Order: sequence, then structure tokens, then C-alpha cells
Amino acid sequence: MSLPVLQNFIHGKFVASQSGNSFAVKNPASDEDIYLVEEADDALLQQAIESAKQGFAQWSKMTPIERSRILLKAVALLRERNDELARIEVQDTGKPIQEADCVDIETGADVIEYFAGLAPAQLGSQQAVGEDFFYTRREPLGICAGIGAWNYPLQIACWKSGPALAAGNAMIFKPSEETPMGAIKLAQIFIEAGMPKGVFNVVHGAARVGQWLTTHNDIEKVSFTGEVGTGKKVMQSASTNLKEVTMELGGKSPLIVFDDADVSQAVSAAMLGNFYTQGEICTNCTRVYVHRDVYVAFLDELKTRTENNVIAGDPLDPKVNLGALISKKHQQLVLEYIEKGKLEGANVLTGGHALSPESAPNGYFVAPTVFIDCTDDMSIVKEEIFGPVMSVLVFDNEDEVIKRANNTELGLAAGVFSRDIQRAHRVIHQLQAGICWINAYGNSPAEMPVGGYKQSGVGRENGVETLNSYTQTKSVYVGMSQIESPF
Ligand code: TXE
Repeated sequence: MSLPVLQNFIHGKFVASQSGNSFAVKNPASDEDIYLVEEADDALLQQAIESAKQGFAQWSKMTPIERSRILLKAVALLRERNDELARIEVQDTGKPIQEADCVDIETGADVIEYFAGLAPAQLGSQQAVGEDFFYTRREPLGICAGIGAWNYPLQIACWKSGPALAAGNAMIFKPSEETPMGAIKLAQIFIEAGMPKGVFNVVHGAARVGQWLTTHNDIEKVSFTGEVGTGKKVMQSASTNLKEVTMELGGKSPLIVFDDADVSQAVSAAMLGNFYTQGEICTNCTRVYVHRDVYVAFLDELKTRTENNVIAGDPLDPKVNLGALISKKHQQLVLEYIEKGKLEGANVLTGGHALSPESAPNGYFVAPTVFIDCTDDMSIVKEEIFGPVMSVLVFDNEDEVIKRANNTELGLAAGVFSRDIQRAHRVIHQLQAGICWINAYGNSPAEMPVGGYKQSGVGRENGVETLNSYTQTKSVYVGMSQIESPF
């Protein structure tokens, strides 16, 4: 039986690519090809640029309120179709339906809704300078490119298009080649909501298409989500015409559990921050530092709950809470890290192997894995694994753990569990990370700006400042008196 073919979406419709190249997308839980995707060729990409120019000309002339109305219609359609869209994300990513049903579409819609509400309130300023005065205008940048990763496909497309479009820009979005469907569904919903054609185009491909966008002179800004190494390539390519860049990159974030912490809550956070979305979340707290006095209690509860409460299987089964990793290649990479951990002397408290659940025997599963007796120099403690692999380390005092937690080139997120409110804030203020939680982990409301320190990223997504980063300030000085001139 021939597979359905997904095309590029340009100017409000599907457009055939002349590249002749197409690639298959697999369902990670069944290892089956589910559809083919046409890779965009250069002519089609240029068509996307021309279309975006037309879309931008129309869209940027509308008032923020008019843009907001259309965005809010799209939000309503996203929420109406939550279940259908959640199933699509499950089939593309392998994540459990019990997650996708309540997180992926909802948090995507929330962000578009947030920026639709914020844009009409965006202000310029005015100031008198003697008899003269100046005012500032916030103007859109033009055509922006969005490049997505594969762990939250539709949400990432929403998080990038929301502020970009609310500010009056057009966007050409390239989803990850592993998970292209979600962005296409969003593009169709935008058109249904009344968005002018060309404002949001979706093109398919991998590095080559990504690089075509990041080097193109008509693209003013790139918003990228992906690995640190790729982020560096994107920044290099963006230098061709000095594009603005926002980068949401990888992390190896610490969770610090003090001796006065609520141990059960800390275990919940550690499991959420390592096993939710089968560990494929950039902000995950994959280095868990536990104070010596609560180390045994923490491990006992962690082992029991991991072995009894984590259910791997067919991700469409609502009882399942651990899905398949995105690809066989990624599953192998995670398993190699597990072997490296064992070789380097860490011990496996639980897990440490692949899984082949009865309900999804061909899926790319890895058991929820906890390493103990870890040391800071181990690969599993220093490098991002992006799978359900937690490294637990023990510490004795505050200064020591802060130094160890900061001893990395990354700085995406951090968490602290303690009932001592002054210590919790004192420690979190010293951690070199952009997204921090105290007695919580992973919450990311649309109002909260998120992004990394050091090599974990550039710029922010969500929050008021992100809308501003999709505009540029024009200052206009008005002379109210004769110009004084020595000439
Ligand atoms: O990244 P890749 P993946 C990170 C996460 C992990 C990675 C996993 O920490 O490190 O993303 O996602 C395109 N020029 N985050 O494997 O390989 C590629 O086609 C332009 C952080 O997808 O870097 C894909 O669309 N584009 C995040 C995208 O880049 C290029 C949350 C990412 O691919 C390119 C989620 C090139 N040269 C995941 N090469 C956060 N911080 O919020 C590839 N691409």
C-alpha cells in the first residue's frame, strides 16, 4: 500500500516540490513508515520567500487588534481540535497520549493567545527635549525563519509563530524532519482563521533546507530550537546578513535536594525532570545532587516509584506514561551512554537497558534508568543524553554543590528543593541557569520568559520581552524650532 505524501505548504496551499527527494516519517512506537514528505528544493524555497513578502506586506499593515482577532480564532481551532492534534503528535514523536492530550497543544495555544493579547498593548514612547521632542515606534522585522526540534513539534511551531506573527512579521517554518506534521496542521489552522496567505509558510527538509533559510538575505531573524552544535552553525550562517537569532539549545541541568527538602516532592520532580516525554526535554534535571543526610531515603523512594509507577507501552494507551524515543538511532545513542556510564564506574540503581513492551514490541524504548555512585567527571554527568537517564550525585554543603552544579558550559535550567526559603533563593541566585524552579520543576507558563545561560541559548521565548525581540525600535526626532548651524 502506497504511503500518503506530505507536501510543503506555501501561500495557503500544498505545493509540489521538483526536488524529487522525499523522506519517510516513522511512528517511533511501531517502527512503521507512516507517511512520506517531499523535501523542498531551492525553487520552492524561493517561492516561499516571495509568498512571505506578499504576506508580510498585507499582515504588517493590519492593526495589532486585527492580527490579534485572527490569532485568537486560530487558538480556538487549536483547542477544539486538541485530541486529533494530540494523536498526530503521538504518532510523530512516540510520546504518550496522556501527555500530548494535556500539554502539547494546550501550551502551544496558550502562547499564541498570550501574544495575541499582548501585541495590541505594545507601546512606543515620547519625550520632550526642550522645545523639540522625539517618539519611538516598534516596527516588525519582516520575514523570520523558525526551525524546530522533534520533541514538541506543534508546541515549538506555536511558540515561534505566536510572538513573530503577533508583532506583524511573516514566518517561514521548517519543522524537524522527524516530526513534520504538527507545523502543517498549524499552517492550515492559520489559513482557516483568516490569516493572509504567505504569513506562515511551512517547508520540509533537514540541514540543507535549514541552512538555506539561515543564510538567506531576505530573512531578518532566525528562531532556532535544537542542539548546541547545530545552534553554532545557525549563528555562523546568520552572520551572512547579520540576522537576529534566538536559540533554545541543549542542557544538562542540576536539581539540588537539600537535607530539609520534602523528599517525596523532590523524587516527583526528579522523575518528571527525567522520565516525562521519555526524557526528551531540553530543560531536564539530569544531574540530581542529593544531600548526604537524605540520600538513602531519596534513593529508596526513587527506586520503588520508578519500578512500580512508570508504564512503558503503546503510547496511544492512556495508561502508558513512558513512550518510545524518537528514532532507532537516538535509542542506540542513549543505550551507548548507558554502557559508557557502567564502564566509567557508575552503578545502575534501576533500568539500564532497552525495553520491548508487549503492546509495542517494535518501538524504540529505553527503561527509565537511574545511575548512582556517579562522579562529576563521568560522561553521563557532563553530556546531554536526551533520554530517560538520571545521574544521582551526593553532596555535603551548599558552597560545594553550587560550584559543582555550575561546572559546565551549559546553563539552561536548575531546580532547588528546600523548606528554607532564604537558602533556596540564595542558592538559585548563584546558579548559572536561565530557567529556575524552587520546590517545583518544569512549569513553563506563557508569561514566563525561558532561555539558556552560557552555551544553552541566546535570547528568550515567551514573556513580554520576546514580543519586543520580534520588533525593532525606530526613533523619530521632531525639530520644533529653527536649526542652528555653523555653516
Ligand atoms: O536537534 P538538531 P534535534 C534540543 C535538545 C537536543 C536537541 C534535539 O536539548 O539537544 O534539541 O533536537 C535543523 N542549519 N532542544 O535532534 O539536530 C534540523 O533539521 C539550520 C532544546 O532536532 O539540532 C532540525 O529541524 N538548521 C530546546 C533542527 O535544526 C539545521 C527544547 C534541530 O535539529 C542545521 C527542545 C543547520 N546546519 C530540544 N542542521 C530548548 N532549549 O527549549 C540541522 N538543522
